[in-house]
Amino acid sequence: MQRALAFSMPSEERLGDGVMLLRHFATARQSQLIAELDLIVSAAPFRNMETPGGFRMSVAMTNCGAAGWVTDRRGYRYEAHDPATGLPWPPMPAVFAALALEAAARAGFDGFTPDSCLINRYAPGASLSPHQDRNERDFSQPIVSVSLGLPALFLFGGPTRAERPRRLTLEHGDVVVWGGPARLAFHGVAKLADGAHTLVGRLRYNLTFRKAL
Ligand SMILES: O=C(O)CCC(=O)C(=O)O
Repeated sequence: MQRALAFSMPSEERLGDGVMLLRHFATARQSQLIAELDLIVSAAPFRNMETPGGFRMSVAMTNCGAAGWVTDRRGYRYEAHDPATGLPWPPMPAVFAALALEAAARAGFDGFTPDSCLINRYAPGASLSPHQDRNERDFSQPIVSVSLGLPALFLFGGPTRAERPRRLTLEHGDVVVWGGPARLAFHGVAKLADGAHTLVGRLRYNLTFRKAL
């Protein structure tokens, strides 16, 4: 019992210059986060987008905030409107923005005010190949990445594909922040293993906060 409690205590690990892993940082707000997520998804449903090369992504995505990340045959970009509904993306809930602001500050990035939250949904077998987040205008702002649900193997590399990535198991409530010299680090997610999470079932969600505009 004591051991289980110790595992869910928040803790911080600096993984490198500009990179911080905040274990269980989001856990205390899990109910609010999931309730807001459900509301967002009822207005802007998950969809499996197409890459510019014509591949269907295994990760289902939606967005909230002033700008939403999209991909289709025309390329990767941010859009103010959801292409599926023609409506603006749902606004960013206050609990999302506060979590991102606080997590970024813990990592040394004060005053982070994201205008975009990309929401990724992984079913067992879904993965995200290594990539850089570079569709944002201002690389001085960090990325804040929140994990909910099933654990995932996160691959966090360097500024080129040549660096061997670190392999981190991210669990429910964990938050990774990267910015400054690490802002353009390659990162990806290995195929999600099957399992069952008490709150979200056979799924993993990831909230990725960015300053896009
Ligand atoms: O799901 C994750 O942990 C990472 C998501 C990601 O890399 C992205 O949305 O760019």
